[in-house]
Amino acid sequence: MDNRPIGFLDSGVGGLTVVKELMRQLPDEEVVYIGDSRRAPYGPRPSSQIRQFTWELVNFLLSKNVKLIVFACNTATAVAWEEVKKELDIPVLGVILPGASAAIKATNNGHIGIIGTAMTVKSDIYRQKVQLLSPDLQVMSLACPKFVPLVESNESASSVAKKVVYETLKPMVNQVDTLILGCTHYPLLRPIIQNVMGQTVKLIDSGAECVRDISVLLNYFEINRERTTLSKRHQFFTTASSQAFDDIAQSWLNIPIKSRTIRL
Ligand code: I24
Ligand code: DGL
Repeated sequence: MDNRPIGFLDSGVGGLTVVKELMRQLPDEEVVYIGDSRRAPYGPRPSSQIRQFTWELVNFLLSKNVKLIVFACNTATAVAWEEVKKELDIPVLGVILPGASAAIKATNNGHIGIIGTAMTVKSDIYRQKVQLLSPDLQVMSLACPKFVPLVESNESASSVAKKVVYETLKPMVNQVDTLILGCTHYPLLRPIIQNVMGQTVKLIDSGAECVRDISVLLNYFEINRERTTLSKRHQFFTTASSQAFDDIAQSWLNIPIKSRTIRL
């Protein structure tokens, strides 16, 4: 047993989609979350910056005595996960490998699609991971730079979203039987994406797959948190306004949140 919290990092608030999955699948675990909203979004940034920012988030989490670190951001995982994982002596999980391996299991016709931010798609990391495990699979990737701004302007269910998602995903329709949602924000667009791609296409939520791997890892190393009568104390940190963070986090997670603003 290990009662230390699990550390989550993200470019902003999108990683809360992964935290919500954690709270559903592993409700006894405690969370320390750091979101770099002051410098978000990471997707359009050069990789040198993303690497540097990600290290700052990692070092912050290490100072909070976490038992494991989860990269709850596809873009940070694409750029810095391999490097960080090599340097640390606690386990470091990203969202990309779990998403890639779930897609391999899900596909019937061997044609997998992946959508994400400009940097995630540019890195080509999902294709590399899929083809490392299954060289014969075909991977089609597509950057969707309009999707994050859509979600962040509260348009996830609007007719504008339907139009933008339809126009963006057109080249993928009928080309794949499995589509990886390779960005934290995309689960919010899931109903529209499903509609555009067709009901038979299997959508893979990388964040949810990552939490399944967290569960396996906690069991393997026997580092689950013991169920105590003491209440859990999740900790949330942001590099921007704590009020703005709390508003989004509370409405998304349905629990009271008091985050703190930190300077990195
Ligand atoms: N969703 C996200 N980011 C935002 C947003 C949103 N504004 C409305 N909604 N803003 O990400 C980013 C910039 N902010 C962040 C906080 O600090 C200041 C700057 C997706 C979040 C997924 C959990 C829409 C919205 C919401 C509540 C819950 C979910 C959601 F308002 F998508
Ligand atoms: N969290 C990022 C991701 O999953 C999306 C938002 C951003 O570009 O920072 O790729």
